[in-house]
Amino acid sequence: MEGFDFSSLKLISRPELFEFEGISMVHYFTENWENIQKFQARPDDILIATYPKAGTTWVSYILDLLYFGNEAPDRQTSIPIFMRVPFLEATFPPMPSGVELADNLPTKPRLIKTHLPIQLVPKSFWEQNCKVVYVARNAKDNAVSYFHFERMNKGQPDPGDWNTFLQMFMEGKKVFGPWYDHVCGYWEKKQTYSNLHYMFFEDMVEDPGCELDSLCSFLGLNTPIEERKKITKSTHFNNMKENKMTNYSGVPVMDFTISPFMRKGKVGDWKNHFTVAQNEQFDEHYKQKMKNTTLQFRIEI
Ligand code: PPS
Repeated sequence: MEGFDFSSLKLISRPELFEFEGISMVHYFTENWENIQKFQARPDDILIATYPKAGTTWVSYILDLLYFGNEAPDRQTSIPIFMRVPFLEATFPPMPSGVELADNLPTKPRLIKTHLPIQLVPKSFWEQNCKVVYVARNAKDNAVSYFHFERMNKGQPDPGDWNTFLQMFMEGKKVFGPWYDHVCGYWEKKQTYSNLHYMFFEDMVEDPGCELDSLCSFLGLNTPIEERKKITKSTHFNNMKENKMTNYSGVPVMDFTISPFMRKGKVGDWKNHFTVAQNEQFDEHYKQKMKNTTLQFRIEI
């Protein structure tokens, strides 16, 4: 797969948003729906689940290094992270679909990425009692990151200006649906499904070593301390931004002159985007949407 010519993706045009299975979606994630729902998970598969822009690539790379960092040096230098950790629901012809990539992964375990909300995750993951690593990011920074991603990525609908984007985000009219339901859905699942590890982007920024340790305990890995230190270093924002295998360079649907994929990696960048009025409106709306959950986020560290 590493030899795949991504230049064919240049032809991709911005998709329209439509309602699908109760959430907003674009055709790139629904076209292969039957095969996605029928996907056969294996008991040792690890599902990396996130709302878009919550730290998927970061945790994918951490897991990849934990399991395969020492095994195959070529893997780290020649296969982009999105090929090592297939995006299950993605279909960007003529590239192989996420399902095809996942079906053909030679690794054990298979690391698989999804942005699907909990109710749409293929049921075999639950039947096989697969481990699930969920990463959540506070709504304000998540929205800012998503806005810049839509600006630079032709595979996403046009975001319009910041205010337009923010209103749509609050209404849940973004690809993969409302942030609120997404983060709460997995939080509720965790209460009854013990194989779900719920992480926060803010904790990863604040203390990556500690987050790596708890991830290792969840996965049952006794990776040596020296190795953990190396992983923490390699997965630091600056190193991932420089690393061609993790920074999405060379993916032609993304225009890095508009915004890089590895943009800032910070907690609190929302303060550079929200006006006082937007912030008040957002907080009021947030209180309503999140009034029935125990889930708490930090918007600064
Ligand atoms: S995607 O497209 O949904 O898979 O994007 P995702 O990887 O979930 O999110 C991208 C944002 O995560 C930031 N990021 C990091 N921050 C800190 N440290 C590390 N190592 C790291 N890796 C990725 C990335 O910069 C995006 O956030 P913003 O705020 O836009 O910079």
